Amino acid sequence: MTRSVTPHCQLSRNYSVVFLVSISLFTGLFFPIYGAEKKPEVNPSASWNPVRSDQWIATDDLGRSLPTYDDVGAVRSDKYVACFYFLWLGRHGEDGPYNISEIIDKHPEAKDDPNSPYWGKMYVPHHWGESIFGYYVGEDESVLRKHAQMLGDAGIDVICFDVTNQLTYPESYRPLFKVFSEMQKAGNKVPKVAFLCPFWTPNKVVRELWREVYSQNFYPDVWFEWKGKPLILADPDYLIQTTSLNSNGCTPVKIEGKTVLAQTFSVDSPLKSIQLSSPTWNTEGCSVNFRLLDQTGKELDFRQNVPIHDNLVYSFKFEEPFASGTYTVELSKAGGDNVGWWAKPVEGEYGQVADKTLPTKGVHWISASNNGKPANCVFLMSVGAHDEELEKILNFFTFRPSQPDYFMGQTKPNQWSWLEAYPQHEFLNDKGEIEEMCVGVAQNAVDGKLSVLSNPRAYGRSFHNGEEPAPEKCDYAGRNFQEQWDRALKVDPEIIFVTGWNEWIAGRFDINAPFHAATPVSFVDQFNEEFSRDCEPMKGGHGDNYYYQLISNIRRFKGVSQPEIAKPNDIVIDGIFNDWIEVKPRFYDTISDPVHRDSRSWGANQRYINNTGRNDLVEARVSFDSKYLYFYLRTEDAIQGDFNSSNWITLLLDVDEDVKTGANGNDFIIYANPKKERFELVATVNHNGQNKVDTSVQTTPVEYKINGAELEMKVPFSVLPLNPKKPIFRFKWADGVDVLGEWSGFTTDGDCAPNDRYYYRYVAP
Ligand SMILES: [Ca+2]
Ligand SMILES: [Ca+2]
Ligand SMILES: [Ca+2]
Repeated sequence: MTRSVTPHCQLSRNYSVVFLVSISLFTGLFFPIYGAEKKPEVNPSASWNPVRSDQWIATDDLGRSLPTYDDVGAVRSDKYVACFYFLWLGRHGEDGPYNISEIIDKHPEAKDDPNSPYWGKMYVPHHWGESIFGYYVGEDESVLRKHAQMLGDAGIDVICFDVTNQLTYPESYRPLFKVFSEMQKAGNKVPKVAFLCPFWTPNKVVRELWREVYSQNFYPDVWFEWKGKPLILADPDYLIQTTSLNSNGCTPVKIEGKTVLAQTFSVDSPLKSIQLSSPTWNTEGCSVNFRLLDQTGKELDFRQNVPIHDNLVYSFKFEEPFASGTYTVELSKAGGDNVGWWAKPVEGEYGQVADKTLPTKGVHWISASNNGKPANCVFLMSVGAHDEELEKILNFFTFRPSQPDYFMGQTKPNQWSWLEAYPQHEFLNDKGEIEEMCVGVAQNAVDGKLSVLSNPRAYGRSFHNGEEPAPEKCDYAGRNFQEQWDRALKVDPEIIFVTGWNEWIAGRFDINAPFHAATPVSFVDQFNEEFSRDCEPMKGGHGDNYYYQLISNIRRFKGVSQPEIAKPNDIVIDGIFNDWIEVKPRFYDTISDPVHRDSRSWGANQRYINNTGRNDLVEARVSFDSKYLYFYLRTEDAIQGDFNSSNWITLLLDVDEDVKTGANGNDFIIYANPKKERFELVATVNHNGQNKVDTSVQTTPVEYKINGAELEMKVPFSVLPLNPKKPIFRFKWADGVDVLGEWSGFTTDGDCAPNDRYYYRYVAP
């Protein structure tokens, strides 16, 4: 093997073999409190963001239109959406790219043949498909800018970075922080950021992020705050551990009858907490009594009937730390048939070798006993002794531990889920409120167990009603995603966590992959178009369907702003724009979003260069009188280009509000004709899959004026199938976009207002 496997099992997040999961005390506060519900005031005009993207309309390739204010009502400002986001593209080697969907389409036999020459080396990342932005790498600033815009338009409040693999990817997050901060400073609202840390061993990652991001005040304007502090998805109970509570090399000691197991130790610094782990031999309903004694045998702390789950770690925190010194922890059985304590055998004289048996900084193991008799073991525990940095970290963040399991549900207060099988559990905070739920596009689960997405029985994009349909019945309507959204919308938590946006890759394993129902060629977290869980639009295939499905559901969850009632004014096409001041509504577009791209691709096979960005479109207005429709456009800087410029400023009109008619749904375009050096209105059609100008409809020259960063033009009603008394239509401006090309050009090129597949909708008063 030429490439070493990193210790965290490269490119696979999920372990089927889970030794320890933290669980702490379930307090009475952990259960829901009903009543005392506070309803925020409803302001129908309040929007998610300054561009009011919640009012934009779009119909996707499957004919699904985004819900509007009439469908979902006003914005609920106390609802949030998080999205799982990946910094790892290009950070785990760049062989290939190997596109699994393409390999299997061309060579179906490769699916079962680990020796097929079409696969990359073992453990090397393979792509499930290709993004609309190509095989990009994490530092591609043009892609990061599009992500900021697209996720912001969608209503995502926070993107949570996957740093569960012990790496923090500074080469990716640094440019991302910079781009997101620039976008914000320009006047846009874009998602904030948080990190999702390793589930069981967050220490390295949390301290690294503390040292390199948070304590350095690195772009604090992009940090997401939750409950008043920056959010970090990490388990504080694991941060305070002084010893790894891995039960490898340990023996379970059963607590029989009224037996008491005891461990005596001394600690060099103040004692703040104890964590320990108990096996229950898969028995439910077990509980223990926990007692902490000082050197004289005086009881310092007693917890009765603490519920225990098999092999999970539980943590006892002391309100006031006890001074450095010698202490004893006693454990006895409170309820259930089987409960024990993991013990590490001490081979030899206790005082000599116990510290070496379970080396723990600042802690000395003095003796252990089983029902009063000396025991030649160290009972597995960790002694919470804090250092200064840890104190700062614990005070700085709002912690939300992640539940890695897809089926178990919540095992401690304040825990969040990131991906679960349907029906997803509710996750409560320590006030007993339903705080969080997750929604996933697909799940690497088989037979109710964590598995690999390469197994054809895994829960793919089409999974629903407890079943993955036969391949011929799979479609890209997002049935799995929708089933999960419907459940989350019904429960209506405070925040919904969506998995995910842009994972794209998975390492290759074989039948020996340590997962249930591994396949001869195994990919764990991503596989192909059906068995993958990204919402970022793909090249070909299902395109941007999942992006609009995401937006549609976020609108149902968060509500949208009410469109302002239109107000026309008398307009003269004279290059003086004060006649537009009273016109309503004002339609906005993202500032600083024209495409300027120059980045290496994955594997540096090519450079992605795109200089189609030219004018930054920022605002549009519409007015009308009995004879004319008037259009106004404002750009961020003085309008650049002329009639000979490629794909100069174009106005797109969808007058019948039917995406199936016209070119890309646009029945007419007003474009810059370089031959005649004028703007012209032409009809467009899609004929046999080709977008083109409909030459059977007469061309109409359009009167216009440009002055500085503003443009106005008028079109006679006589050439448009609109009601001049009450025109209602969809429209959009574009610059640097081949509007008769593929729909994807509206996302990858130039600037359009509004962005991507979206339209503004004008409704005359
Ligand atoms: Ca004017
Ligand atoms: Ca713009
Ligand atoms: Ca735009």
